[in-house]
Amino acid sequence: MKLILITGATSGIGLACAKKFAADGNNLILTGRRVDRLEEISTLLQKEFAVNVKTIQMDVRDKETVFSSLAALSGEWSKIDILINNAGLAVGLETIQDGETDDWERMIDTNVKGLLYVTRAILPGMVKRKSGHVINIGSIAGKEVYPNGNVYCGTKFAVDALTRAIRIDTVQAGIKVTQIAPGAVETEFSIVRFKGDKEKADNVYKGFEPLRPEDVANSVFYVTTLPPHVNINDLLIMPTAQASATVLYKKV
Ligand code: NDP
Ligand code: 8X3
Repeated sequence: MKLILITGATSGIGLACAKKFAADGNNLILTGRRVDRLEEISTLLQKEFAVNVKTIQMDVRDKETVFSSLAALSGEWSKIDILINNAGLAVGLETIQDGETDDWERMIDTNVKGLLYVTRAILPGMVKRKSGHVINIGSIAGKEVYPNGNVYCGTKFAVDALTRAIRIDTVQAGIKVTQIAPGAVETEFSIVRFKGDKEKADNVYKGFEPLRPEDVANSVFYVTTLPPHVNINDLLIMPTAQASATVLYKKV
């Protein structure tokens, strides 16, 4: 039985990871901003899988709250075996010249600075114990730049670079570090990107079979099942109908 901390566990990939690890009998620390969802998910998982779940309402952009909430974890709750840095978002899909600077700041603060704050808070314990696994949810957007993806792509390229940097900095402590980089996954991602425009969001996934959050959670789970001497550094997972960031075979 392990202890897994998941950021952004209220929806999509993070929620699917919570279910997958709970079904395997692991204890969880689930974080996100929407406290009602955190409570509902926690109750459900504890009841269904008889695991212990702690929830932390936390905006990963809020440095003080991230450090104080995670420093307050004590006893067995402080010994995190696996950190899944999943909280993230795209906001807007415009050219740089038309982009909203507020959107850029939300993406950079969440996807890059938020991931750094959480990692900085958790990693020293792992290094001290010489044990742990950091899993960052990157993206195909961190491998290829696509039209209007600019700042979101920039943040995911940063996740790609930071994953490699964390791997180098912690190799002597025997820490595992993995990036899971998915292509299109149907979650609340596009609703957030298009600021609540559900029709636009639904169109993204029309005409092909996107990944489901569970597909990504299965990959995340897989990389944690390997022997101590094996680390997956980077795993790019795509819908079969998607060959690259921009090559998507749609039937309609
Ligand atoms: P969802 O919108 O379904 O889930 C995003 C999660 O992130 C929610 O639980 C949300 O929780 C949390 N979150 C967002 N902002 C913050 C914040 N400031 N503080 C804390 N939590 C936050 O999208 P996905 O599941 O698709 O996204 C998860 C990750 O996967 C992201 O990093 C995304 O970039 C990445 N990704 C997604 C792909 C896709 O096609 N869907 C493909 C490749 C990568 P709450 O709102 O409660 O805070
Ligand atoms: C999410 C996938 O292609 O919309 O990271 O950037 S994409």
